Amino acid sequence: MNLNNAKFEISVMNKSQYPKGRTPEIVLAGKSNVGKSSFINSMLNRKSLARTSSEPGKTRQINFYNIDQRLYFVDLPGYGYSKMSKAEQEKVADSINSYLKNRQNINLIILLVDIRHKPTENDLQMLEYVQATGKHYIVLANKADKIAKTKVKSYVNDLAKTLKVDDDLIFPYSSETKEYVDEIWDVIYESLAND
Ligand SMILES: Nc1nc2c(ncn2[C@@H]2O[C@H](COP(=O)(O)OP(=O)(O)OP(=O)(O)O)[C@@H](O)[C@H]2O)c(=O)[nH]1
Ligand SMILES: [Mg+2]
Repeated sequence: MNLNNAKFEISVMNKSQYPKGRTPEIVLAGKSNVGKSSFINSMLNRKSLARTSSEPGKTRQINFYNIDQRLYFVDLPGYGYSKMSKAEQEKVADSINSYLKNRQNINLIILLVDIRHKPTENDLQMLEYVQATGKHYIVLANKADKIAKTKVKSYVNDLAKTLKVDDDLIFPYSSETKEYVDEIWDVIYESLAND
């Protein structure tokens, strides 16, 4: 797969607009500002393929990034952004849930949480939705650059306990240092091979 051949394809609100065909999709889910868009850029070694912002609520639609016609990164809007109107939050939640529930192309769901913070109610709710899909998923403990290296493992273990998931499913990550990029590509390649 040529990772340099990556481009933004389409931004959608509802399912009539999802890309046609059966290209596998790697989905990025997580609360607003946790680093979903930055994840895409760091994995592809690009600065601004996916638009990021220090202000939460940057991504409001479902964005599809086409990687060499072999897979899509699907950047979901962030949830739990309190400044969004209630009506807009509901619209966003509906479009996320409808995508997760109905989309056959989903190959792997990557749920991002902040390695430093206790997961929120919204994170736990999203984990339930993810598990309910029955698809292969991992939890990415993002912003690992913000804690001491020697503590990464114990933070990951704590997260596993709080989320009640096997610690094999939790991977530290940092878009800033990119040191875990290869591990996550391995997970993605494996999920594609098992399809
Ligand atoms: N230190 C550090 N900062 C990060 C990391 N990943 C993302 N950030 C920063 O976190 C902020 C939010 O990143 P985004 O990638 O825009 O987050 P998002 O999850 O796409 O946010 P929404 O589009 O609002 O849902 C930006 O200021 C990023 O630079 C990381 O691994 N380490
Ligand atoms: Mg975003």
